[in-house]
Amino acid sequence: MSDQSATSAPQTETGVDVDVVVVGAGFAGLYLLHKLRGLGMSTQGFETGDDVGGTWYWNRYPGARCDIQSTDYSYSFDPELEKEWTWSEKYAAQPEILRYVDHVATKYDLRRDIRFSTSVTSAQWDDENHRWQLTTSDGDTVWSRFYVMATGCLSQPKQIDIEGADNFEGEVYSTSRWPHEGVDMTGKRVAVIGTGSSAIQSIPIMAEQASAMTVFQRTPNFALPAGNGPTPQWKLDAYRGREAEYREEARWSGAGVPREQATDMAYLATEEERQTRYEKVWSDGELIGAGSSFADLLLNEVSNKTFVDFLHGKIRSIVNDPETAEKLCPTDHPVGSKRICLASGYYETFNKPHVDLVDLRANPIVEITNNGITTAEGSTEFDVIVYATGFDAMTGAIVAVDIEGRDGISLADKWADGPLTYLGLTVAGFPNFFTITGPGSPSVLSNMMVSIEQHVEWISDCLVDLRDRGATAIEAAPQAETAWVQYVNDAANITLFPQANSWYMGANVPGKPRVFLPFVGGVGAYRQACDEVRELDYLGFIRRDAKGGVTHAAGVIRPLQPDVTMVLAMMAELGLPPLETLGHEGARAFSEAANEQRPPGPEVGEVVDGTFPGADGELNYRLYKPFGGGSTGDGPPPLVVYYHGGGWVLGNHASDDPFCRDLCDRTGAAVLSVDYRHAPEARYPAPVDDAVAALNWAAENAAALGADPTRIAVAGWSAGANLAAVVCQVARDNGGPEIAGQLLVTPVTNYDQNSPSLSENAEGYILTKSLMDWFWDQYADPEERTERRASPLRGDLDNLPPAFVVTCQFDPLRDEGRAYADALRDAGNEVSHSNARGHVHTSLHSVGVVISGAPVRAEMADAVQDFFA
Ligand code: NA7
Repeated sequence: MSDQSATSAPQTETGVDVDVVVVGAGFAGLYLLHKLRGLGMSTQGFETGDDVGGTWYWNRYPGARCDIQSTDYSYSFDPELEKEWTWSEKYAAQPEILRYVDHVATKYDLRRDIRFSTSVTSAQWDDENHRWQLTTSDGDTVWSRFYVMATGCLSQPKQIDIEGADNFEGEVYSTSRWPHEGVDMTGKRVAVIGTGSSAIQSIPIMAEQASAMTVFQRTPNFALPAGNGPTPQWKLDAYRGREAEYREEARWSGAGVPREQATDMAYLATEEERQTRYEKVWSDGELIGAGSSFADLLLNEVSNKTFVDFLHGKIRSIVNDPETAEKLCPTDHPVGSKRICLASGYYETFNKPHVDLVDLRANPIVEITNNGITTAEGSTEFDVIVYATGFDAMTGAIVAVDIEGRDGISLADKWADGPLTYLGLTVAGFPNFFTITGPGSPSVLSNMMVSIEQHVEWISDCLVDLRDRGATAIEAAPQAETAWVQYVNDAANITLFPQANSWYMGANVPGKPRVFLPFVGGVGAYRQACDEVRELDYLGFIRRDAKGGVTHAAGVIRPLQPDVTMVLAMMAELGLPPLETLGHEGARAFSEAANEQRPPGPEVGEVVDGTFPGADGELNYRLYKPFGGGSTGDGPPPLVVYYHGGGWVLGNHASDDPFCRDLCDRTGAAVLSVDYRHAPEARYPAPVDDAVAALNWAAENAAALGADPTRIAVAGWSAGANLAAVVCQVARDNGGPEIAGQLLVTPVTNYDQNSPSLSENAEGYILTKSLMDWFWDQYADPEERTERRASPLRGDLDNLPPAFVVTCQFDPLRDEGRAYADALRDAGNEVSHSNARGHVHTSLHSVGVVISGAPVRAEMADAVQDFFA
């Protein structure tokens, strides 16, 4: 191969030297080379280091270990390999991991396909011949059909960005480029800059040798005791004798390690329960355990804070000097939003008399001098400086190569505002180019081994499929890429991750765009998406053949919000019967039982139940009062009369409880949720009559309810929004009461069997066409359905209160809601309309479950406040 690749001329009849160039000989590159060889593809690997190992080749600092248990942090593709290797520790140290890599490379004879001490420096796509032209650090040119960057996520060290760093005349080391022969620090005065995982692992060991050590900390990190030693029995019990099953569980898990995920919320648990679980996390010494101890630790700040407080308590209990302990307590980011570190004696090291901690926020480095470090408070001399300052993570190693795609676009330029990928595997404009564990895939948020294997296998399957079909080029379509990037961002935004200045966000590298890089949705959900793309004939990809044939499987793989996708998947797993098949009583019982399971919604000042005279007898209401009497002025709060959803058949004054609490909490208005009679017992127009009666009663009794009688709005969800819209028309016709505004959330506005949204979403997302038909059948006779009090879109729309209409993209009712907003506007009313992207009919109502609905509810609250302004 080396003779061939040394020339720049194409060597084979396909015009390529090799089928696939693989850059990087770490875990990813090695497995890919092995896999492709097995598929009969010719390969050439390149590796900057002089041997295999990738991150484990370079990161040889004292104490370097994996932070996923070794049982999990190993290949699963070959049961024979699994059987013949036993790890000596729960978290193997770097030399043992490197021995494992060596064992793998030797066992499968992989070194013969790799050119060591050689980097790929540039790559250009040749669109005519469907091949990559690559240039290496030794000046060679290689032509390949496919080009894979298996360069790792933490391989490009961050540039040292401290004033005067070059002045220092003592010894300088970087944890990520540690000398192979090791470093003897005995009797030396050592400065360590950085307190990430590398520092936290190495400091206790270096401190044992050093005569004096100062740790320069910019941001403290959370560290759990690793509890290293032999692999714990509970892990062996879970794994041994059922290896294949265990590995399969890992593939479909959240983080790539089988682990039970709690489904309850920390903020709802008792203090005792929280302490019990957090103590277990502390004693288990496992990152995965930290995240899975409650469902909402990385979703809810209040819950997260409970774990932060626990960890602060632990730090204070270990570190003797209270001032040092406080400095070590992270306060600027939610726990878990930066990778938690696993430590062996880290906090304890600060109890040693020769170890100091400098808080760089309070006492920043002014400069590094020839013999030490000067901070705002003074100078200290050192013999050694150790930089543990991290990496240009996830994108650094990729853009370090000058990669030019179709039409001369450069990858670095394309990614100038943050990486754009489809599935974290491919990039539009860069045909036949793949990244392993690239940005937009779970990568660093997962057990890397599981993610690497999944990517290698997906890429190999793809290459085989292309070969089988005679395709010579594959490329992500821009639309698919844009949608995936959106999905990755949406997923991150549901969580607390973006709150931290982490390397996940690119925040550690000056000038790097602040974009959340990995996909937080978990390896199982991600694998599902990748598998579906392949099953759907490479949805979102464009394939070409040598004769100019083009196949484009146009479409988007995950158009729904990530949490909506998750909720729907969970419901699908439960295999629930369609609501309309249960009969009205069965459907009511079912929805009441489902409501019991949901999170309660936010606290409000007071909740009062009572009754009011409906059109034909007493009905219930529930009044939600804001804390402190309301935020919109000094007087009593305004009043929102709220009509619940449920297709005129289901629900009652309390059935939208979390949503009403949320509305009250966000707006500072009192929310009066009123009941009405339901179909089929009380068909149209009985619910309308009750809705009107409720409004009139509320207007007359607002003051008695503690609200401002001059500021009354109406709101409703779904069928309740239908009633709210109708009530506004009736009130106008009746000459009152005065309504300040109408909030219509996914309203029923028109009996229209032909709307595109009805057919597009007919089968889908909880509210199906069949269910909607059933609701109409229960509610009104066919000839009544088009009457204006059933289909307000068909009514007189002049002079109605200001409206905020919310529709959801994947709701059968979307088009009628939109049509109502348009018609109100055309009739001269004040209207705003928001179409919630990626949401379904029930999304916005699912407070505390569909977290991505919260920003839309914030918009609603703003609109309601505007009604009263
Ligand atoms: P990290 O986690 O990025 O840690 C780097 C540390 O260096 C972190 O504490 C940084 O503080 C600090 N740093 C970076 N630049 C500076 C400057 N200029 N001055 C002072 N301090 C600085 O890298 P690691 O190698 O420890 O770990 C990387 C991953 O490898 C780890 O998560 C595991 O998955 C394995 P900052 O937080 O930016 O304020």
